[in-house]
Amino acid sequence: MKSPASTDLASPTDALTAPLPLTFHRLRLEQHHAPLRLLGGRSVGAGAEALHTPLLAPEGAWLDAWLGEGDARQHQRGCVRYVTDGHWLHGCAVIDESPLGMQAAAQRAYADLFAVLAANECSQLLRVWNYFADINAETGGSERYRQFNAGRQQAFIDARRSAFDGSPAACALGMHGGPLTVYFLAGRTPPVAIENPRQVSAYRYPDTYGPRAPTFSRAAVADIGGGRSVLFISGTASIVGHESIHLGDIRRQTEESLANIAAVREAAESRSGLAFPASEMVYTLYVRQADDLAVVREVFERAVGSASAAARDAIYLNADVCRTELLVEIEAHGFARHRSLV
Ligand code: 3EB
Repeated sequence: MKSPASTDLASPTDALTAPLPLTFHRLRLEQHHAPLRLLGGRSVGAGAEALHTPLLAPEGAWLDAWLGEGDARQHQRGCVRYVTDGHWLHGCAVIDESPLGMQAAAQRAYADLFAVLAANECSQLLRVWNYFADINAETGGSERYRQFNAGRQQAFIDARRSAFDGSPAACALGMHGGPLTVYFLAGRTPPVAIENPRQVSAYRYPDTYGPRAPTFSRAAVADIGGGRSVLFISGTASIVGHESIHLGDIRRQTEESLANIAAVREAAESRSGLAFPASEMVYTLYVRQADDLAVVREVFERAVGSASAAARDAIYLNADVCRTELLVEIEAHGFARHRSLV
């Protein structure tokens, strides 16, 4: 029998065959322990690779691990390190933005990311996670998040990728230090982009939020092999229409973020015909002020059920959200099994 690892990736029929499954585990990182068949992932808490921002809860060090089943190889191209098994690709662009400035650094990071995708069979972005320091700081008369948006959108246009409808699910958070770091997950077929009926699409925000709009969709659904699909819900905040609401009120901002997540989850369910229960999703909650942890946690646990897998597995990070008035941002992903065809 032909083993999965021996699949000839260059074969013309390969793209037509079902992919080997992609799986996910949120793992407590023990020292010197990386899971088998790790493609990559984001780590928080202790460790040289961890995001440069405090982990508020739970204690320890954690890895959001994306695992393949094929023969995975590590590669480097420009500022991107990536691992692919030919079915899935996880990468990370890391670039010190200080010599370039944020706009040029973002454009470079995304240009390198798209060069990786163009050179691989896994050319379709499923999800992007953007992290950089001082997101709300102004340099040269504009906010670093707005500079980032300009560089990111230009790179999408340069690579002839849609910078509007169909752009990938994403998040963008301010860390307390470290270089611009962009994690990404890609597959062989494009996901279905989902928008939130309660919100203006971010790529259509008016220019009061910056000359170039943020390039992301509110959510994406993708087949991940093995008869399962994933729903990625982008970073979600207390925004209705395009306006931030409940200024200064962490409780209501958390409730509104969860109402937005519920709306986008429902949109994804009706579009895909699949069920992604809120209580089984994997959440990361970004809290601007560490003091707000208790309120955010209380509201979140009431929404998903305090005894749920979601409450048990949630990660709370101290991070800055991309508008100064936003105090909390929540992202999530979850899985659904396809209905049997027999
Ligand atoms: C928002 O809805 C909040 O720039 O990639 C959320 C998710 C936000 C992704 C991004 C920004 C991004 O506009 C901020």
